[in-house]
Amino acid sequence: MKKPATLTTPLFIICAVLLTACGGGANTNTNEKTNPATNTSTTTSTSGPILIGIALAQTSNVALLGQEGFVGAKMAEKYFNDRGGINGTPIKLVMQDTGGDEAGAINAFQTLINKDKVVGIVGPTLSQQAFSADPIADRAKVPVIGASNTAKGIPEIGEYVSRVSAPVSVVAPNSLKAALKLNPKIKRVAVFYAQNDAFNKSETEIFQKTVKDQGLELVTVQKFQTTDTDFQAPATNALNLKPDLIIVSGLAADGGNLVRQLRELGYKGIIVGGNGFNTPNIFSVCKALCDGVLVAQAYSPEYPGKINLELRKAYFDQYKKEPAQLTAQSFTAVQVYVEALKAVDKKTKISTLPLNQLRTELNKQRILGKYDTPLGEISFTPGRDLVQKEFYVSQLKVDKDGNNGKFVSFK
Ligand code: 1QQ
Repeated sequence: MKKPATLTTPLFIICAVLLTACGGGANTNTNEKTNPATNTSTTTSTSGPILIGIALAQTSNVALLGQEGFVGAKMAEKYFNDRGGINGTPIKLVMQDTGGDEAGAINAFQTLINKDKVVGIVGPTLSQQAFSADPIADRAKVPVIGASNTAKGIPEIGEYVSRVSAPVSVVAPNSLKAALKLNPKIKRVAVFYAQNDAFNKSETEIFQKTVKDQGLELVTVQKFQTTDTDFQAPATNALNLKPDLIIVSGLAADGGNLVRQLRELGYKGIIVGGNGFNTPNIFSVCKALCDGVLVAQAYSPEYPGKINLELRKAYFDQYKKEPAQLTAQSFTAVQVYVEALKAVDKKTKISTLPLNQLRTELNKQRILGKYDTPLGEISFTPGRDLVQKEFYVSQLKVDKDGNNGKFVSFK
């Protein structure tokens, strides 16, 4: 039997590439101000920099997705502090690694809320983590902005929960339509999804509905786990049914390995990947066999808005490539906090507000604004979900070296 393909880029390499992103390990808290012995009350007024919590996956396989979010938040911290912060007061990110599971996300949230005393949180990386961690912030009345939570039901977790990541319902159908443009003869569709992950369950429902709405035949639905590395059985089952399109809802590591094994088994048709494929780190998993995969996106580096051009330049200067969707979304989440905090400060000086009141005011304010972001102009529904105008589809193009690649916009 063939040896299953596994994740081929160890995380320390990703850390080395993204230098600043990995910090000193699990807790890269940069808040030197808090002294729990003297500052345990949330009723004390805030002084010094405004602390924004970042709870993303820095370790585990989910770091393939979380690292880029962290880079985006860091870029926003510099960008907005260079422009005066919150009417003269700088912001400071406090980073807590969530790892890839629910327990890690809960821990990170509790630390940010109770020890670090942040005004609001960006994160966690996965919807699966959000459904466990967000209720904790909601009960503590601490605002959360999901920068990469796309499952159905995220803003409904509670009145302190919102997101800048458009839901799967509006993003996912675009890639299937692009596949039909690429090959109008598609008839037989096989769908795969990771059944132990909330986002993937949510996304596959949308994909399966779109398949039927387009009058295509759903020939099989194959389930797997995000922890799987060997996909020979489900892949063979599906390929025996001769699909001419395969749609995969998985995370980067498992989804990338599944694509690789489908190609190794001889599948030549189009593959659509879901939002879990939305990271250039996927190239380290499926390498040349990622080539051609279609992925819908909520961000395009080509968006011509001024703030996007500035992000693109700053990112390019540092990393010599285009920012990824998750980078732009995390940047946007920090931007929403910054602009909403400025608006709160205009009404009442935030340095005079007790932390609990500042959190509540920030929560009310952030969904009232319109924001000109790298994702385009965004606003929020009264139910705190994102209103975003533009969506895109990209095709993965692997470089000649076979190890890296680009997301090339599909028109
Ligand atoms: C979610 C997602 C992930 C793929 C984000 C990285 O969309 O968990 O909601």
